[in-house]
Amino acid sequence: MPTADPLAADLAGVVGQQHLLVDPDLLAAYETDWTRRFSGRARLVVRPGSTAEVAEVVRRCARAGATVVPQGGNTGLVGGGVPRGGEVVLSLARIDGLDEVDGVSGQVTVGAGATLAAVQAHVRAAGWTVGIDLAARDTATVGGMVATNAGGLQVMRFGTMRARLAGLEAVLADGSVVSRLGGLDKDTTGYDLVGLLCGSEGTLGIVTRVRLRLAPLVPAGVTVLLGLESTEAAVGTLAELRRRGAPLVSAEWFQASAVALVRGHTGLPAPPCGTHPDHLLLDAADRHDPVEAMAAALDGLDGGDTAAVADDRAGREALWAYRERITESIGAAGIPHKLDVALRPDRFAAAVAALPAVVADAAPAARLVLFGHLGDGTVHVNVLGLAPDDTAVDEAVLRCVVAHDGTIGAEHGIGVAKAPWLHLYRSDEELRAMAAIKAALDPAGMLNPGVLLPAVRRPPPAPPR
Ligand code: FAD
Ligand code: 2HG
Ligand code: ZN
Repeated sequence: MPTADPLAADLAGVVGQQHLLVDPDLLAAYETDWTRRFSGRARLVVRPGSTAEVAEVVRRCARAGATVVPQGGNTGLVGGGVPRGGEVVLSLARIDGLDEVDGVSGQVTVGAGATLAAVQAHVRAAGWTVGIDLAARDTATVGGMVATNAGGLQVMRFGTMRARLAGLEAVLADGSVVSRLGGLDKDTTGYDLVGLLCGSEGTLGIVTRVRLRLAPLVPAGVTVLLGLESTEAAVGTLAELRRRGAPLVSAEWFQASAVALVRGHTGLPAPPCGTHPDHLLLDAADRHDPVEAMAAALDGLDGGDTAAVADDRAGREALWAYRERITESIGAAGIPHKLDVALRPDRFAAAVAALPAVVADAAPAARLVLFGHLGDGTVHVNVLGLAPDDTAVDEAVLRCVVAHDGTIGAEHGIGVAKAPWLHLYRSDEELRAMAAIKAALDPAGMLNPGVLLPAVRRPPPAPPR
């Protein structure tokens, strides 16, 4: 579509007309986030096909004073990957190449726009796992997962995205390229740019390629669903399983309210362990069949007598459905406020117990759904029945979590959703240091303004003579 925007013509010269979108019907998919809570108009969408094209696009946007929102799969849940009003959306979707798996180092380099599912299938064929998994795997991109330091279902064994990162390549706000793809396990040569960019939510640079650490695939797995009478029992059972050395990969927790929502949306029958106030879904994997090891580890524990166990693919997927389909079931019930927080094991149950009253005080008619990754302390607080811009519950929940020594951001990032409350968890000194890093790497505030830190617009630095 012809456009009067000179920037569109300029960028089309870099990426080709077919990768430059200005038609409002085509922009729509890039303008609203997965939750439908956050949306804004894009000036245009540009889809570069290489690191060099990203760098040239960024340089030309900077010259035109156009701010840029990097976007991967647009599965983010804190409004950080969609425009707030008039930004250029830079989609990484075309940079999705997969290099051959390096079986000697156990690493692989992939394009930032590759989906997690594509990378998982690629490395699985060579006998490896990326050690990271989440329900948005078919759409979420590796670049987005680096930008948010994504967590997911296997953090208790493999860590978050930061732990899986062996290196990356990124374009900075001035269009320069930093490339740390060497994959060395040791490197003490100064500031860790890879670690810094991980979790920076597109505010410091645009990730174009990623080098991932892999782990050997283990052949045998088992899934166990437990019914428990309280959150304390879930925490206690997991602590004892860890103490007994159970070969756990995942320990997911959800309450009866989540089961009711999933059953209402999907038509699933009651869970085979029966419906209980709390549930613990465990995945174990090992070189040798872990069924007996799990049975021994569960012996005599709370919930052990209700256990539903599956070690075949269909049976395991059927148990996982009660957990994996929670997010879609919430979305079908309305536009949620999503607050992903994390707590230490010794504070987890007390915080969870406090949340219903906190939410009811701020919004008596709201519906609260609680679930999360107990293995790493994440609670996904979902609240339905609120206007998208009514933030009283958000603030009350985040204050409650901080009062229980937890973090206001576990794995989805801060985005725009939680930016007003970052000060609850990060000190003035830390916020000043973060602002100084932003000012050093992006002095004109071109990358993802308003995400994570308050937006700043400074005049671009004078060009070198
Ligand atoms: P986007 O949504 O496109 O962007 C997210 C952020 O990263 C934005 O700030 C964006 O500007 C920035 N960004 C994107 N790509 C780049 C890049 N190449 N360079 C620089 N910045 C970039 N998250 C978890 O952590 N654990 C889960 O278990 C989990 N489960 C989910 C389940 C469902 C059903 C859904 C819908 C989401 C889930 N998420 C989960 C959230 C989401 O999938 C992650 O945050 C994921 O990392 C986002 O990837 P994306 O490619 O979709 O990024
Ligand atoms: C999950 O763990 C995701 O399924 C999404 O992080 C959480 O829907 C949510 O709040
Ligand atoms: Zn999660």
